[in-house]
Formats: sequence, structure tokens, C-alpha cells
Amino acid sequence: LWQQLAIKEFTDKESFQKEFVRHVETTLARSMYNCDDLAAYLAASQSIRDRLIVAWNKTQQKQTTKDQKRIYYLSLEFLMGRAMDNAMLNAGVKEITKSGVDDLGFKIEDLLEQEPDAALGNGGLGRLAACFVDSIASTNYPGWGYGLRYQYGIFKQQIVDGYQVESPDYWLAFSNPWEIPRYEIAVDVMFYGYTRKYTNDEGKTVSVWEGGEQVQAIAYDVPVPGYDTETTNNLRLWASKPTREFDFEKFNSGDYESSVSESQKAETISAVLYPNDNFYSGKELRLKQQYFWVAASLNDIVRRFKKSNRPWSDFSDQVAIQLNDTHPTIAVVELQRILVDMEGLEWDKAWDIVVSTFGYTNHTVLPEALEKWPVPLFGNLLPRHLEIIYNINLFFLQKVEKMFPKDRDMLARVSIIEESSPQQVRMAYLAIIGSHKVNGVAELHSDLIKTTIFKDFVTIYGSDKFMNVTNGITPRRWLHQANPKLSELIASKVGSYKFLKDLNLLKKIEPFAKDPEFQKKWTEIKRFNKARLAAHIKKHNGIDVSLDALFDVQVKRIHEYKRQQMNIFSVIHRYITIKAMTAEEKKEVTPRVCIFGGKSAPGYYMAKTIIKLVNSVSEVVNNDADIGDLLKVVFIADYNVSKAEVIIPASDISQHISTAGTEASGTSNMKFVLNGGLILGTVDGANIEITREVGEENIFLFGHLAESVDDLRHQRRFNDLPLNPDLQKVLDVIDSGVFGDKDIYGSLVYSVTGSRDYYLVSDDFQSYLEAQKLVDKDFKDQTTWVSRSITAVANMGFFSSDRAIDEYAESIWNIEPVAN
Ligand code: 26Y
Repeated sequence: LWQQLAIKEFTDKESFQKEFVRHVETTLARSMYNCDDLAAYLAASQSIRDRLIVAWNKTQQKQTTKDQKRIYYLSLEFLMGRAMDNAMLNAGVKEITKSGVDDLGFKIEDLLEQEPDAALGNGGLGRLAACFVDSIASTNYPGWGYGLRYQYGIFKQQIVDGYQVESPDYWLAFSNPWEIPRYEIAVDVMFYGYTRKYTNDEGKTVSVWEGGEQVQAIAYDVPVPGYDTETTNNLRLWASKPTREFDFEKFNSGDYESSVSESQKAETISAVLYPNDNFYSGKELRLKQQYFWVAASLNDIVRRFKKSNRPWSDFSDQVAIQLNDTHPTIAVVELQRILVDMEGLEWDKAWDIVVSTFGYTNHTVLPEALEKWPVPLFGNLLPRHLEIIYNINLFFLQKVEKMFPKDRDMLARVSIIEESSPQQVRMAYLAIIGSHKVNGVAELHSDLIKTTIFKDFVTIYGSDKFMNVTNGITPRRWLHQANPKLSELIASKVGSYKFLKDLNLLKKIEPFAKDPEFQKKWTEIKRFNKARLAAHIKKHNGIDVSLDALFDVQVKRIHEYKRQQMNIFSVIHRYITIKAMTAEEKKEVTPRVCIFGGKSAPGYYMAKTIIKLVNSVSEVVNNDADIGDLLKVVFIADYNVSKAEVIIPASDISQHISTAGTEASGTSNMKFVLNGGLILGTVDGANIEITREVGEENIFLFGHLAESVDDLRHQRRFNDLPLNPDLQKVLDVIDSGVFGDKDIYGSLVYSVTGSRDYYLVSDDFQSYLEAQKLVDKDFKDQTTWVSRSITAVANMGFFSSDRAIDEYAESIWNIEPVAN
């Protein structure tokens, strides 16, 4: 009977509208007479959500019945952006929904704009996790994401007087239709306390963890629909709540208020996302977040495994867990603790299971981003885990000692415990030792970790444990959704939209690279996308930009290693060059709009100074009558996923100009090229593989290679090298006060001068300016430019995150898709 009663999904416009009105009137308790865009967005979302839940249930049932190995992707960040457009597209109901709301007097675009971004991440690492869960579902792998349900995502950025000002991102204010609270799925998580040893019935000495503080983890499930498949996977986000029996002692002693405020503290654990990107700061609350999320997730995973009644030796045949950077590394220790302390397994048997379960992805070689927890802090919060780490380390070092009997330096170098004061737990080493595979995210990066930061571990384990999986992006969001017109044009030549699932089919447009008619349509679409961005700039910055100008874009987190300072210095160079020109000379200039965007970590002074300089240059240049349309400078405030969807399709050139060897991969580089923009970049990260795929005639590369960086730094440190003369001129202009009091920029100028220039701005400046000149020249030949753009897109198939996920599935997770 209940099968007949099951809800029917809407199948056409009319049945959608029925659902829509029902949700307005009952779920939202509003009437259609006062249904504004926000209510309409919520009602439409509820209708689509119902569909996702039906598909979610079927998928989970099927996956449970099949009982195949699953992948669990542990990430502290999921930078999902908006869900509605993606859900409509993947579920194949976009047309129905669009015409349905249209009829009722709404515009779908306006409804989509109502949705706040789910901005539960900082940048590349978090967005990669979002692309990966999309691909895992779209390729029918059984897999879940596990993360934290932050109440506050990455802060909102406003620009006030040229400076970044942060405000909280309370994204849940109007409810979130894309999550399903599961109050019944609650896990108790413990902190602090002490360990006690005792002898059990079998005469074995065992350790127990007792006392301490308890909080509850509540599951919130976010359905992740695959594209053009029924598979709908789960992203489970944990929220912290006080346990039910809170502080009875205080309660009974009459200190009611303070017992309530104590219990409220539990909720702060999952309250806010730490806004640092590629920068470690050893805050206790951050470690609490990590353990809270890991303990809840592992409890969930182990519970699911135990339901199958298999022996523990089957665990890693059923479960693969991927560590997205070191943030979840404590999971290695937690699983060992569960197996040994709770389930009574022998240490060695347990450890084999642990190592074959975990894989670890490294995302950075920057020393300031590597997590190291002070031992006293760690041992206070997680006393039993520290003991287990000491044991893991002991057994590991014994093994190393056997392999290299006389090498005491080696032991000190690879020990999980760094002998500093205080001692520190090196999380990356723990992750390597606790995993069967370690991977970097682009070829150069994977080579670098093997030869630099993890060199000793390659000596110990051999190089098979270390591999590369080059990052990818989902073409559903980053082509079809962000650039529907280009997607449609491509489909007209490929013959269908199949390329959205098999991105190598893009190759089919290559024969049309020189076809005038195809080129014309290609150009029109770029212009349309530039107009869309120009409207945004007009609305938010009040600046008019010409659509004939070259749109030059650098949008990403602000960081010295990404070298936005070098970009703005070159803009100043361009400005003074144009200022010195005659009217005749100016006719030869390629007009440019230099677009910047990105957030600085709130405590990162240098990055904030760069933002201020960009805004000051913008103010001066845009209001200089000598310049006109030849140069405009724009800082787009509050760069996020939904803004990226507008900005990326509009670029002619995008900049990925990190000091060689510092950007692990980059993923926006892939997004820009996939949307027909060309790259101006260094020989770094995935730029290298993009060059190999699209051909070196279709990318503008410059600068020193990674292999020379050490030498250059060494020379800088020990010699008083002269500044690049063009850079000197730029710094002189800044010093002259044209862009405001020179003291504002003192430390920024100092940081690129002489022996301080760690990111080699001065060393690369000449080559950078030359590359810029070449861009200006080549842009004038639009016919060639467009054919390069088409050729580049045709060769981007490799950078689909579907391909990346297939590689992980095959060589790390050993999982198979579940047939539909
Ligand atoms: C230690 C902690 C506070 C921390 C927090 C965030 C450390 C690192 C990060 C974020 C790192 C990150 O986003 N890395 C980027 O990962 C991308 C996906 O692999 C790469 O494309 C990109 O080059 C890399 O910077």
C-alpha cells in the first residue's frame, strides 16, 4: 500500500505549479497575494528539494542493498555556492521550473538571485571538495562528503575607503531549503578529561579515556544530485549542540543561568569557519572543530559498517576515507582508538586496517600552511589521542631505525613529534604514516612534495606511495550553468550535451576554430558575457567600462605568493606609460579593463594593503581624463562562487602569476580557459598541464622556473641586488603620494625591495611586462585570438573533475560505480 501512496514527482509545468503553490500556502504559510521573490524562491526550492529527497532515498536504498565499498570525503570546507540552478539542471527540470514560475509572474533569474551562497570554505581547497562531490554523484560512485555546518560562512567583504571591512555571513537567516536536519542522528563527542590504565579480565593492560566535557553532533544532510542520473549522494554536515544532560550539578545548586550559558558554549564549536587560506594559526577552538567533526563522522561510518555484520578485516574493503589536506588527520588516530580501545583489536591488526583505509591529499608546500599542534594543547584536549600518537610514532621510528641504523638525523627529521619548545605534532607526517597513498594536486606540485617537504618519506616508503592526481572542475557548473550560451553553441557542433559528462568530446569543436561563422557566434557570446559583467560593475562600482577593451581578470584569495602586488604594479606601469604618450601614440594602445577581486584573511596586513592599493589606483586612473577608456581598474568586492559564475565567462585574459613552485595547482585557471579566456601565467601548478593540453601558442607564459627559485632567493639574500628599473619607477610613483599617503604602502614597497623580495617580484617583472606587451599586440588580431580561444576550449577535456574522480576511484579508493 505505501508504495502506491508514495509521493509523485512533478513531471510537467502544471504539476510543478501545484507543488509550488502548495509550498507557498502550507510550508511557508503565505498567500499567493503576498508572495515576493524570496518566498517564491523558497517555494520553488522546496518543490525541487522534494524531488531530490525521493531520488536520495532511492539511491541510499540501492547503495545499501549493493553494499559495495564507499568513499567518504572528509573536508573542513565545502564551498558549494548556490544550489537551486544546479539542482534544476542536474535533475533535468530547469525548463519546467522556468516556465512554471514565469506563468505565475516571476522571473527565474530573480528567484535564483535570492539564494545566499553556501560559502563554507575559503578558496581552492573548499571549491575542489564541492566539484568532487558533484562528480562523485554524476559518475554514480557511492560516496558521501562529511563536513561542518558552520552558522557563519566566509565573511562578507565590503570596501570602505579602499579598505577591506569584514562582516559576518549569517547565511541561514531565511532558513535553508537545501538541508535536511536529522535530529535523531546525534553523536556524543568528548573533550579533555584524562586517561586511566587498568588490567582487564584477560589480564591485558588497557587504556580508557574518562571525564571531560561532552557535546552533541547533530547531522544535517545536503542532497548532492548527479547530473543526468538518478544518483543523489549525501553531504553530511555536523552541527554542535549541548548534550541533553547539561551540567546538572550547577543546575541543581541553583546556578541556573550559568549552567545555561555553559551549555550554550557547545554551539560555538561549529559556529564559524576560520577565514585563513593557506595559513596555519594554532587556535584551540580550531582543533576542537577538527576533532568534533572527525569523531562524529567516524562514529557514523563505523556504525554503518557494523550493520553489515562483517568481520573487522573487511573494513577497508568496504570503506575508503580521503583526507582533504591535514585538517581531518586526527581521524587516523580516532579510528585506531575505536578499533583498539573500544573494539578490542590487536594494535597491529588495527593499524593495518587504518592504513589501508586512509588516503591523504596535500594541497600546499608553503611552510606557513602546514599544521603543527603544540603538544601541551593537544594533550590537554585529547589526552588518549596523544598517547596513541606517541605509540604510532614509536613503532614508525623503530622501523626507520632498522632501515637506517646509523642515521639519527633521519629519526629527528621524520618524527611526528618536532623537538621544539614546546614540542609540536606534525600533522602532515601523521597523515603520511597513517595513509596508504599520498597525492599532490598537479604534476609539478606532486614532484615537489616528493623532492622537498616529504623527501625522507619517499626514501622510507619508496615512491609508489606518492602519486599525482591533477585537480579538475565540474563542467556542469563552470560551463553549462555559468555560460549557457557557450554551452549551447558547443552542443550545436558536438551534436548533443554529452560533453557535459564526457568532456573530451569538446575536441569536436576544434575543426571549427577557423570557421568564420562559428568564430562570429563565439565572439558574440564573449561580448554578451562581457556586457553582463559590465552591468555588474556599473551597478556596484559605478564605473563604465568599454566592451571593446580587453578584460583582464585576477580573482582569487589575496596572498603575497599569488602576487596581486605584481599585477597592480604593472597596472601602475601601464598608467604612467600611457600618461607619457602623445595623442598619436595613444591610438596604438589596446584598451584594458583590469579587474581584481578576492578576500584577504582578516589578520593579513600585507594582503589588506594590496587591496587598498588596488582601490586607490582605481580611484586615480578611472578619473584621469588623459586616460579615458584606455585603462580602467576595478576591484569587485566580496568575490564568491556566484560572482565567479558571472566574472569568469567575461574574461579575455586571466592572470595566474604565482612565484613558480608555490601554487599547488590552481583551479580557476581551468575555469577561465574552459570559458574561452586565455591565460597569462607563470610556469606553475596546473598552468603547466594546461599548456601541454592547449598548446603553448595558446597561453602566455613568463617568469623564472621553479627549479631556479632557490638560487634566486639565495642570491637576493646575500647580495644587494638592484631593483628592476621599471619596478623602481613604479615604486617611486607610489612614494610620490599619487595614490595617497606613501606611509600606507611602506611595508608593501619594502617587501619587494632588495633581500626581502621572497616571492621574486623584481626578478620576474621584466618578463611579466614583456608578456603583457605580447597580450596587447595579439589582442588586436581578433581573428587569430578567437581561433586560439576555440582551440584552447577544445582541448580542455582533461580538466573535468569527473576524470580526477575516476583516477582517485581507480588508484586510491578501489571503488566501482553503482549501476542505475
Ligand atoms: C592550516 C589551515 C588554516 C589551512 C586552511 C586552508 C591551510 C590551507 C588552506 C587552504 C588551502 C588551499 O585552498 N589550497 C589550494 O588548494 C587548491 C585545490 O587543490 C589548489 O588548486 C591551490 O593551488 C591551493 O592553494
